[in-house]
Amino acid sequence: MFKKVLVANRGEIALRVIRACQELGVKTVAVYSEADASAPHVREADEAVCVGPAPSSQSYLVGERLIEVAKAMGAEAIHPGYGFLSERAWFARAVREAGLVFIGPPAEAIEAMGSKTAARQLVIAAGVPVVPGNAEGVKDADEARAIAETYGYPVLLKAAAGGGGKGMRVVRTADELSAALDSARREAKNAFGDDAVYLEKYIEGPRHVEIQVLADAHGTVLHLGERECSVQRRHQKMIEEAPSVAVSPELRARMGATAVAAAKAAGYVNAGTCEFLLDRDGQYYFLEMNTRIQVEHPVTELVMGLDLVQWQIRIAAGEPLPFQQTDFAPRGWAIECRITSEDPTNGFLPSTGRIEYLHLPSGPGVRWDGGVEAGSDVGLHYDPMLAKLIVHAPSRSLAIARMRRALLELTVDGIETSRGFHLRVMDDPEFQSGDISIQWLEQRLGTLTSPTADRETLQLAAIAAALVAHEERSGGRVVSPAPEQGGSPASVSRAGSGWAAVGRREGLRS
Ligand code: MV4
Repeated sequence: MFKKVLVANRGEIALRVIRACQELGVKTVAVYSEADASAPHVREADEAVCVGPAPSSQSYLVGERLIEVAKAMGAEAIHPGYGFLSERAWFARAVREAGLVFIGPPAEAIEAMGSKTAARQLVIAAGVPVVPGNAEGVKDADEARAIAETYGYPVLLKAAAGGGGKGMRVVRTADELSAALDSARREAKNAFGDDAVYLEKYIEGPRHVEIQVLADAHGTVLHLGERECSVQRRHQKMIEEAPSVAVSPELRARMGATAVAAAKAAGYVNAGTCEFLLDRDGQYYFLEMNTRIQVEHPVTELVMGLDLVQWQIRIAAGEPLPFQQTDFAPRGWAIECRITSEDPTNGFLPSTGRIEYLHLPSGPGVRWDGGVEAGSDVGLHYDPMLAKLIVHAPSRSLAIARMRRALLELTVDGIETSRGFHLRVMDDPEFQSGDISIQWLEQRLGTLTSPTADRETLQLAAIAAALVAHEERSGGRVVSPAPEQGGSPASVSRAGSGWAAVGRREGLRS
């Protein structure tokens, strides 16, 4: 096992890796930018080194500097977390060539899965189902039309050089094709500097279901079931859960075996995730493989009962996995809500400022993976995700109730967050039914984020708070139930103010 690991990341995932190392008895070196000098991950690590000014391009992304710091501090390995350099093959290779261990897949596996078209060829050869499509770019509108005829409409135009939805165009009839192709090329050129566009059969209203894979360096490749990630906004996941209401044990075994085959074809080692589209009649199609630990890994950890980050570190240190596939069947239900510094009542615009007060939920089945505290300054340099709130319960409906309770306990004062949005989703009958697809949130966004609901809520809270404050001053009871009805002065004084007391009790806080 390593004696010391450098954690090449920031925020909640840096703290997550540091905690995993601490439990393994491994010392940690944190890196931080000048803007993160007082961040929790810096304080929790055994040692910490400033690697540059706030912009990521001058700090967290300067791979050569991170490698130099690792060597200078005597770290034997580097954990990249997610984002930043976690899926840069050149970085994984440079770490290895510096005589250090990259805690993740081999550089070759990152390369194999890094190019969407190369990945597609690789998995097709392994018998993995992919969406019908021509992986090479289409030459012109005539060729596109001919290919579209073979698949039947609707078809989807996609940028060969990138993912995340940029350059994607749904084409429903032949006469739309030419204009759609031109605009897809323009967007692809702007986004990726490469206007190559290819064409696939469009899968209507699918779910985004991904399979966690875990492989050691001795040939064991296992899957750890699925995660339902269909609640997305502009290709940004907002809520994830495990397992998925749409995946039976039989389908889980089939999708899992498919993901294992894809991983084996790539010579994969360590933790990785295969993303699929799952359509309404149970057909699934490989989209891409993410060669990193993912933000949403906790929901898998909770239903499968293991620490994925610790197993990443053990695998990188050469340990064999002591499991067999039949060890893994999901137990209970887990849901994750991404708590972001965005204002859902204002188009999810970023919210910046100082976190003046932070009250974290706790109690049975509640987990907070967060990288902020009261006093943290939230700016625009980094991703707006501050933390993940994850719950685990025996069933999906109990997990939804638990998530609602935890969100009501959560208080973040000083900046706007996505908390209110998540509360509305938990209360939404369609979400509660589980009948959602990747299109659900965009269709529902209008009602889930209406500012009027917030205004009414706040007006109600203001009136109630004024009454509670009056009650406190006059010693009379206006709104708090009498002790014999379960009320108590503590419930008012606990919150420290009328607003919070009433808001918390009535679930009115915005
Ligand atoms: C698709 C698709 C439907 N049919 N491909 C979005 C970005 C990239 N991950 C692939 N994506 C999609 N590819 C075919 N043939 C629908 C999407 C898609 C999507 C996929 C997963 C999660 C969210 C999504 C949101 C919009 C579109």
